[in-house]
Amino acid sequence: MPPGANLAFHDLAPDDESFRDAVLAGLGRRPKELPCKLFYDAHGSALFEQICDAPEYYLTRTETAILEAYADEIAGHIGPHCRLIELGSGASRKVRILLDALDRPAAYVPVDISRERLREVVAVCADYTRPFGLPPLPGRPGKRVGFFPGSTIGNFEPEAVVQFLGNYAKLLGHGGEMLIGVDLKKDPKVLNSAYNDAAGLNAAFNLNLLVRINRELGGDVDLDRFQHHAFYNEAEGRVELYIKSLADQIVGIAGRRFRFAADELIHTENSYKYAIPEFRALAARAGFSAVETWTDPAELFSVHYLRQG
Ligand code: AVI
Repeated sequence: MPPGANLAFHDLAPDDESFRDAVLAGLGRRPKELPCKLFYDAHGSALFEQICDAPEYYLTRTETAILEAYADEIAGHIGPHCRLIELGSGASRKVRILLDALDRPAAYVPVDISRERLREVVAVCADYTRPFGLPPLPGRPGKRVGFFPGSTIGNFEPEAVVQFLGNYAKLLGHGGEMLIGVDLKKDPKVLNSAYNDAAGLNAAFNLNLLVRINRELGGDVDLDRFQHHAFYNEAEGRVELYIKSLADQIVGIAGRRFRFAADELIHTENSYKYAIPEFRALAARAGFSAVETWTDPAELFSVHYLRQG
């Protein structure tokens, strides 16, 4: 941070459902499922960073290229003295592109992890998928602008997108605007290889859930008897991730026994892909209208700038 700049930290994190409760509940359902938020222990987060660099996983580098190409235009929409509020930060390279282009941003508010540079950094620890309030923000009162890159929005069900954007609108307040990265619909071959990379990073990321279960819940899962399974479901417009049982087997987890039939699937994630008008329609239901949408030349990925009203 520059001299004279400040860092403040606010912990608004709720007591979370434990990993154990989430796993036992999810494996008790029919069909079995495990929520994708469980992917992100330290090892899962490191694997996700590696996925972002995989040649088949075009999302991260394409979004970064769009932000680089249009940074000045985006900064023009945002204007001076903004307070930039990033939900689920962690992609420091992307926000840095934006911060470098912005005209005297007043505050950077990463919700979930601390960050450097700027007049003021107000780090907030919160579960941003639920409503929460921001602490008073310092600096000259410029626009509040939300930044939600990475197509993380694609991991929400469409109804949850509307809910989330509605909460975000309240958080930003009247006149608040947002910049959001959204993966586009495209040739299923491109999507299938993005989620089934040759180096096996997506597989390791998905199956890390079983590694966590063995380590944290005293599980006896034989990793050789499960497999990563991911494909683009064109009718639903989403990539679906599953862990597939390769045998009829009984597994012990946290003192309980779970039966898996051969070929039985545990659903672990959906990653929705939206054509530009589809995403705009969802945003409109949360009270946002599109100011501008940028894409890369191959139209793999989109970055939407939205305003309320
Ligand atoms: C975090 N999120 C946007 C990733 C995605 O592409 O949906 C998570 C992921 N799942 C498998 N690979 C990456």
